[in-house]
Amino acid sequence: MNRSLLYPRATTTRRLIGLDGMWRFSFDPESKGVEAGWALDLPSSVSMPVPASFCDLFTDKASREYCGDFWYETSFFVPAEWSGWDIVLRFGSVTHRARIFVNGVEVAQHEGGFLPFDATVTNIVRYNQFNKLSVLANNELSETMLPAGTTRTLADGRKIAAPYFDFYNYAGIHRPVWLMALPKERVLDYSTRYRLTETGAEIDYTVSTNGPHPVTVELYDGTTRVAESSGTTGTLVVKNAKLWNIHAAYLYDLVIRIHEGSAVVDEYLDRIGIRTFEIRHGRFLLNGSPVYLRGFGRHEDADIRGRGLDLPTVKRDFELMKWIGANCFRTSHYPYAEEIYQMADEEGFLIIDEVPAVGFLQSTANFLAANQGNGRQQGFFEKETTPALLKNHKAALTDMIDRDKNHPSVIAWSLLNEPQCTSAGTEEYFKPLFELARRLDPQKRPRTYTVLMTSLPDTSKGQRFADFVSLNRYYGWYVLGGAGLADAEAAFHHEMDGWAKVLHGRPLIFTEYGTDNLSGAHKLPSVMWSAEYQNEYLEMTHAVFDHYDFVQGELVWNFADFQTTEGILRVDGNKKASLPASASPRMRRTSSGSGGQRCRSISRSEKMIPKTAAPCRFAPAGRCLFDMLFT
Ligand code: CKX
Repeated sequence: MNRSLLYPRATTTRRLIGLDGMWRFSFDPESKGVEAGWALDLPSSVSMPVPASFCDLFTDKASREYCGDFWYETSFFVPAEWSGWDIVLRFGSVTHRARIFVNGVEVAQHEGGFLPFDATVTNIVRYNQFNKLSVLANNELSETMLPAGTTRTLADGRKIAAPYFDFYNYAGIHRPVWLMALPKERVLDYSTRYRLTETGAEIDYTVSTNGPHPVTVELYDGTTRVAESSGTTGTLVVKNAKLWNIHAAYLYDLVIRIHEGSAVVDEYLDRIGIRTFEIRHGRFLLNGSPVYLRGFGRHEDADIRGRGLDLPTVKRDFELMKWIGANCFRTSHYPYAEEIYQMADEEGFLIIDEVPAVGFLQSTANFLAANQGNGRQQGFFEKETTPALLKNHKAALTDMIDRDKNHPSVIAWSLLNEPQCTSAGTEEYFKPLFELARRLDPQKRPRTYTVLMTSLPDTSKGQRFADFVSLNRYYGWYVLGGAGLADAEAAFHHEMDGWAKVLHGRPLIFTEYGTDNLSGAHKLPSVMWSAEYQNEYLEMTHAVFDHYDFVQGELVWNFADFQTTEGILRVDGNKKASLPASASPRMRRTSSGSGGQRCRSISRSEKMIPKTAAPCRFAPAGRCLFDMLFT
């Protein structure tokens, strides 16, 4: 079996052709395309860019909200000189499920909208000719998939996605598509694990191939070879190793080769960073030194392209995160494009990598009111659908760890977001997932899941599995908001005192906190949705964090405003990054009074709406836009 999630790379033995560009596209609401031969010829198609979500490109609502089957089509040329190689198509992601056809022949099926898959098409392609590539995709939601939701049918027969999660159900070919020519005998995977020594570092590696020939592994610092070894497992000894660190990333080039006599059968190149990450005595240790996590929960979400990879947006986001002094983000609520992890590797950011296990709640406003709070008895993990969900969950977790395990930026795995985790089935559901993550990860990174605000220290049955506890908390927004902020603070302390009793030396971080904000709204005294209220909320929340030594990180929700399903709780999306450009007096006082600790980022929504910004307390002094403008 030649399964491999290695990132596509051109080397002396591998060839790549990118297939991104303008494809053809057609909706298939009656799911008749396969029988009608659409895999050979797509009727009534329109042009459609890849990668991108299709949704926001249309101007009519039916197209934007379309739910069901849809087709993409393009053609690709296979050079004659590729004959004798394995020809493989590689999709970074198709949301949520895909069937792939080449010249009308089905070559692959895949479920799961946020991870890569490939299709070997060696025996199907025509050399020195154009070949037709068709993708039948589907964006329906169900309770057995990740992320979870349901699909309703409107009176006129149209299907509509009903997510159990608070982000828009963007769909399409979201990440790059590659045509690859690979040697028949090749590297399928590799992994590394690091030990720091008195003289440098040791890298234990494992390489898997699909053939019998010997393997060598070399490590280069620029053009200088600094370590080498042979065999499919071994150790690279690096003297005076330069360690990968926050905002000071140092990457080495890893070169893996398969040899047959004097010939190189395959060569795979990657960039790795030498670093250790562990939890000890209630602290996160990066290369042995404590690190407090500061940053954001995020989304892959931008105007027009939706969830499609857009490198300028990726670049801009990293610049904003650096500017504000962040060191960490969570890939809420799904694994992001591989190019984002590469950027984090290069820029020295820490990532909590999250599998798309979100929406695992039994309520109608699922992301808000878990059945813990609404009196319903049945949990999400005691349903007929649970075994199928767990199977899909394990598959997605396996692929995420396989794909991301070699990134120095990835420091932890988040196995679920805000699951219903107070009912009896929780432990049976959680245990195999946490065990799987530990088994699959060669670096044994810490595992966590984010705890919904209705799951408390004494009722949350999942927390004992986590290596560190991650709380999503909104005291003063969803709970006791407005004039009750003092009560919110007291309730927050009460809960934190409860966590203190069950942590047993584990660190706790906040993976979400924040308020929505109406851009331009100011009020003295504050009201909810105003900039002033957001500042008061943040001051109160940060004071609670600072009271507890076991709090070791804060990731504010959210890095940027993002699109959600429309509804009475959302004004054209979730606006927790928004703060009007004219900051409040309180923010000004806080900024200068605390050495520039409060600051704000410019929301990416600025492209469509006036510039907005999120207050943040970790910008280095002197880098606060507010200070520059108003003091
Ligand atoms: N947490 C009540 C999950 C995120 C949402 C966030 C919010 C919730 C809060 C849970 O996906 O966007 O409502 O802002």
